[in-house]
Amino acid sequence: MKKFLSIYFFGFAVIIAGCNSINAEQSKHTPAANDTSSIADKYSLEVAFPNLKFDDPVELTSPNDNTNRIFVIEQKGVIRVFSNKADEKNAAVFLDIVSKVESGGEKGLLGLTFHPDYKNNGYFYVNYTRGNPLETVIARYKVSSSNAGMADPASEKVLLRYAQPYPNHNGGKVAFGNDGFLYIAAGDGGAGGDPGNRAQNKKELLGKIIRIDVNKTTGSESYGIPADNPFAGNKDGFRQEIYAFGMRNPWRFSFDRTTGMLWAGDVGQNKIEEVDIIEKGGNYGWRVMEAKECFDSNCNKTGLVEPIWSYQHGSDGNSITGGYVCRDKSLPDLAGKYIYGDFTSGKVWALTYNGKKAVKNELISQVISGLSSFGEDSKSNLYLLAYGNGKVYKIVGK
Ligand SMILES: [Ca+2]
Repeated sequence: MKKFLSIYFFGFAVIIAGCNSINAEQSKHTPAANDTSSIADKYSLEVAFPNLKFDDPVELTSPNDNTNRIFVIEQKGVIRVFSNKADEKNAAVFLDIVSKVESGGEKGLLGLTFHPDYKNNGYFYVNYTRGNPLETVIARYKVSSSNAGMADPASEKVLLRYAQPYPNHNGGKVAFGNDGFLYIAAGDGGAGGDPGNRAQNKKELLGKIIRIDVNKTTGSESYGIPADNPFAGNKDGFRQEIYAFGMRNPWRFSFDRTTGMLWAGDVGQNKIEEVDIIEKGGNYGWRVMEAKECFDSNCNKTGLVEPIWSYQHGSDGNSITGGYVCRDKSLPDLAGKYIYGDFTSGKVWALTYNGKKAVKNELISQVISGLSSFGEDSKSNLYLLAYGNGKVYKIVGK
């Protein structure tokens, strides 16, 4: 999400341009626009729940508890729940933490995920920004013991907090991997050009994919460090929670339900948006590079992981919204393709990856008003959230 960066994005853009070492040699790595073909004649977007409308929706997900319910989060700090029926008329409030959340721009309640054993323990996890001083909070809540349709607002247990030096680039996604660990997206702290070089600083959590074990505690911490985290037990002062680093603002990551692979969209600075396959210990380059191009004047690309796909700012947009590898049974021709889009252009694409590289990028459709996120229900049906009109969409074959 970059649409609302206002003063920070535009204010720093001029400064950044001066230390940018982009040249013609590097631009050859960026896929050309004509690498994209269109399959828009085969698909359209349809409002999935015509009677429901949300206030700035930024996430849609479901627990694996056989209740076939969908949860949508509204950025101001509300989680809503409804039965997964097309004609559903009511999305009730499951949790309201508006009073705790500092929202607006890229701040707010940004992430929600359910414990893999939610059915038995009732735990779910949120990622939100809190003010005075501005920080990100990762917290656990529990469902009400008497009402499956409501959370217990007094059940909050804060697991992790980290300061946010600027209002933008807060990442926000939380999700469990097949390994049972909780993954968290942390942006670089904001402003523009990562002025504190935080994404490359392994002593900080900003600009990272974080991985923690919520089923354990370590010393005074309310979570454990997975033994095979890349910096577990290090003596260099590196944060042991880090799974991967060099991220700018991972706006939505997801796990492929079939392969377990971790896919992320990382929002670019002034030129390029990128898709990454996140592997343990990987350095995804920011701010040394923006996608595959040098960004920092001190540009040593040794050891940096390049995106598997990127696109230039322009008619395709300027702020990626990472999606999902499609496992939606109603869309067999898209199976295994990475469905992602752009917040500002609203374009939605299907990216084909052959295990080594992206081999095809196809335009599926275009959302009309701010593609804030993708989501999946418990049966892996795929949805899109339109930030502007508050509607939930799905892709349908024509
Ligand atoms: Ca990168």
